[in-house]
Formats: sequence, C-alpha cells, structure tokens
Amino acid sequence: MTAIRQLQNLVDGRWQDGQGDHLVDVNPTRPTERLAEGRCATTHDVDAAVAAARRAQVGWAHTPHHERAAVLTRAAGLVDASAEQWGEELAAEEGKTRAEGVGEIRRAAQILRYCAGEADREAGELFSSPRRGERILVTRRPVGVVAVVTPFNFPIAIPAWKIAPALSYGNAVVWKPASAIPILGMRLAQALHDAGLPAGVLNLLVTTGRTGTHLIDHPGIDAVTFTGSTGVGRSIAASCAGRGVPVQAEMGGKNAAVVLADADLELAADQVLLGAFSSSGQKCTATSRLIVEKPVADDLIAKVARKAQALVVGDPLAAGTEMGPLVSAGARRTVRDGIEAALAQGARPVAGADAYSDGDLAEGYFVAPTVLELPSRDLDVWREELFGPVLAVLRADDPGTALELANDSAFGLSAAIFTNDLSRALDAVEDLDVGVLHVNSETSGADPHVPFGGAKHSGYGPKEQGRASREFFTHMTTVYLRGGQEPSRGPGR
Ligand code: UN1
Repeated sequence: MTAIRQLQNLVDGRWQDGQGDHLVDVNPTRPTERLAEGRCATTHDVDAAVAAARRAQVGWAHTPHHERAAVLTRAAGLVDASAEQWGEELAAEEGKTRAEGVGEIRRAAQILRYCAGEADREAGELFSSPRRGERILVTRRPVGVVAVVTPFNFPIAIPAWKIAPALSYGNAVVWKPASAIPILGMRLAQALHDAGLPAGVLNLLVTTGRTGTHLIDHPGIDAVTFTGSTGVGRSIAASCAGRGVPVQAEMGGKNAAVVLADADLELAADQVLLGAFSSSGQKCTATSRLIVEKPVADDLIAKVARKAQALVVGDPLAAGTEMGPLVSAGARRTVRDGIEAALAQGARPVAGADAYSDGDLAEGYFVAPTVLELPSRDLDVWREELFGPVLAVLRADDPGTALELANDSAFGLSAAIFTNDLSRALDAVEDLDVGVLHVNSETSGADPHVPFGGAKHSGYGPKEQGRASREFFTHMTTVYLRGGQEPSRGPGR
C-alpha cells in the first residue's frame, strides 16, 4: 500500500478534495518534512456528509446485525494486515514509537472484532407482564447519525472504539479526526469501505475546529461523541445540552500513581515510567503525579529519576528509541511553559527539565522526560494537565494521606496504587474517585471489553467501550407484546 500524500475527505462513499484552507501534515521529528497535504473540508462538505449519512443510516439499520458485523470483521483483517506499515505512518505523524504505533493498529483491529461480536450477544431483555397473554420486551434501536470527534494522540484506536460500536449498532457516522494527524483517519475509513461498508454510512472530514463546530451544531446530528481537551469537551456538551442531543465527552486527566512503603519499588518505578513517558506522556490516562510514602521516597525517586534519564529519546522510527517528540510546536510550547512555571514556583528538577538547545532534538518537537519534586501541592503543575512527559512528585506521611493527595484533583480519570497489602489496595478501590484504577500497574490502558471513562471533570455522559457503549449508541424501546387473539387458558380449557 502506498503512502498517503494527498489529504482528502470521504463523503457519500467518494474520496474528494476539500475546498477550504490548505492543511500541511508535518513530521514532528523533523518539522520541515511534509508527510501529506490537502485542503480542509468546508461547512458545505459537512452539510453533504450529514445528508449522505442520514440517507444511508436507514438502510444500514435494517441490515441484519450479523451482516454489519461481517463488515467490521473484514475491516479488522485489513487493519491487522497493514499493522506494520500503518504503525510506521502513525509513529511518523504523531510521534509515538514504532512499537507503540504498530501496537495501536493491532489494538484498533481488536476493537473492531470485539464490536463485531456484539451481533452474537444478547440484544435486549424480556420481562413478565402483570397481564395475562402479554410479555414485555426491551429492545434497542440505533440513535441515528452520530458525529465523532477524535484527538491526535490515538489516531486509530480511539476512532475505532467510537466508530465500531456506532456502526455495529446500526448508526451512521460523520467523523472529524484531529487535523494534526489525518493520515490514520483516512486509513481506517478506507479499510471500512474496502470491507464493504455502504456509501454514506461513514463519512470522514479532514478539517479544523471551526468547521467542526458546524458539524456539532448541525440539526442532522442525533448524538455527539468526543475525546479531547476539557475546554472543548465542555463547550460541545453545552451546545448539545442546549439542543437536547446526547453527548459523550472524554476529557482531561491528572492521574496519580500512589506508591506505598511496602510496594515492590523496582516494579513500581518501571510502571510509573511507562505511565509517565510512553507516547511522550500524550495520553489522557498518563501518570502525571507520583505520590510516594516517605520511608521509601528517596529510594523510589532515585530509581525513577535514573530510569527517566536513561530513556532513549529520538526519532520514533529509529531502532532503540524509547520516546519520541510531542505532536506539534504548540504542544511543546505548552509543556515547556509548564515546566518553567513549576521551576519558578519552587519545584526541584530530578530528571529532565532542561530544553534541548541544539542538534536534532532541538529541531523536532522534543521535550525531555522530566521529573519534578514539588515543595507542596500549591503548584500549577500539581493541578493542570500538561499532556507531555512531566511527572510531579509529592511525599506522603502515610497511606491515608497518599490517597487524599491522589483525590486532590478536579479530574478523576485513572489512578494506580502500588502495594502488596490487599487491605490498602481495597482502601484505594473504596476511596479513589476515578473511572479507572490500576493495582500494581501503570495508569494507562483500556481493554475493549470493559468500560472506559472518567469521574469528576474527566468525563461527561455514558462510558465508552465494552457493554457500556450500548448506552450511548442505542436507545431502548419497551414493547408490550400481546397476540392478536384471546390468550389460551392452558390445557383442557
Ligand atoms: C489508553 O490509556 O491506552 O485520549 C487509552 C486518551 C484516552 C485513551 C487512553 N482517551 O489518552
């Protein structure tokens, strides 16, 4: 399969050029290198895509669930077969390492398969009726045409976990991926079409946020699913609430790893490192706070610092690279500003913290893996999501204080606790107000068959993935079911 150089939109089953602003997709490792370019979709393209989706949705909803599932299964095969090549494209475009890129492509295929399997699972519920000759059936219908808005950091996995359930349950989709990483969006849309998806059931619009607003506010949209920043998520949720349109928004995180004194410190340090620095920290589930109990704090902080300094930072496609660049100049600026502010507010640099000032790493959007020990919880870096490789560390007097510190955030996406004491682990299950909790593993990760989503300011609306996704992508019809004749009164009547 050849490289995508020309960015295009998929509307009503046809690939077409946009008529809007010129968009250039660059390699964040070497920003002068152009990977692809094209013109953005316009509001006119949005109107055409929504109209196509509305036309196509009715026939798709009437297609037997198993036939819809067969399209997803075929698409999963195509995605898997391209994992190596698309994984490299993903790494070049987004900045995560080749291994992470290939892993994400395979994860997308796994999600498509899981959602195809929904055709084989139970499709509703049956209740008794208080009336003779009647049963009550609760069945599910698709919501209709769904707008899907996805972020740059998982350019195929997050779209897969929104689009695959939407399609499996009989919805049509108009999808706007982040304009920074359009290539993988085109790949997934192409795979679904090559797998036999009818024209118009999935439409892809490569465009900027301004045109995206026209999509969100469009009267032809029945539901909106979004993953991205808290600011954008809230404004989307407000707009949808004003019109009575269901919305699912997955937003920021400031996820804590808590390491108690009895933990296996080597394991904890390795997992904290993975959580903080894989994908250059560009995950809403990344570990951005470390809370360590005082008796083991010096030891653990030294281990984490040593491992962070030893990480090989560089071109994500080079052999041996363990961390790549951030996605854009703007992302690098935000993260660097956050580090500078933390240092000015009294944070002690334990690893990283300096900007790359010369060579290849200065040219690309690289930020060193950074560990900062904080004098108190009053620093901005304790509260604000930076979305980069920055870990803020505080020491805790005892396990209770450690959990209280972990809860000291407006966000509540994920957390991790490291301990060998089951009672302390159960305290964390009881006390931590998060959507995802890891006991003795890193804060990131989301399996396709279980719910994913955050508490507090991290999430709004029904959870994603697993059976939870049914709540968002379908609505229920309660059917009072009687025969057309007087019921039989049984044998011998
Ligand atoms: C993961 O932890 O593997 O945007 C997935 C994000 C999350 C997905 C995290 N919605 O980073």
